[in-house]
Amino acid sequence: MRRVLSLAGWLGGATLLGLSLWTGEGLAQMDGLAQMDAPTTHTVFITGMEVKGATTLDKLAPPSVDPKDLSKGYGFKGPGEADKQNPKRWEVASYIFTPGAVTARQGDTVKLTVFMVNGDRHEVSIVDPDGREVVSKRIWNRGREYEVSFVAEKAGTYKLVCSDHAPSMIATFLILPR
Ligand SMILES: [Cu+2]
Repeated sequence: MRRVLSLAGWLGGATLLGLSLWTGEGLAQMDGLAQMDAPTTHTVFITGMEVKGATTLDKLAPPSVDPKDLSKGYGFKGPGEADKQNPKRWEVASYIFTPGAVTARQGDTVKLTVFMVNGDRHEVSIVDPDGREVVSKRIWNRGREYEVSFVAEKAGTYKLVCSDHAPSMIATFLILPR
């Protein structure tokens, strides 16, 4: 009985939906969907910064692999080097772009306003899913704000990369197919 009722309810809903598509309301909804589907411009504020962490030998031994061997974007200062006054202290750091991931749709324009907080110099570019530059290599310096944009013609992952701090100083733009 419950099943029959829910089927009747579903049929009723489907009929209403069908009817509404032929009314002004339905057309307005379709217009709304078409607008949602039209390419748009995303304005994204990104900050280039450095995150830091520290501890002491009595709490945790330093890593067996030097983080600097993993990425040019990682920093490491071992015991004795980090702080002469406190020889037990050791520090790690990492350059990042934040937000580090943005989603848009194929055909959209992605407009970035990037402010560099940490690091005097960063050599950056933006590459498309095939590795082709859509924003050519340039230097970004601390304390400056930069504006760049690209049209995401391909679906896939575009990347804002800093070659001075590769491979970890990166922001990804996931472009969904339209
Ligand atoms: Cu960098």
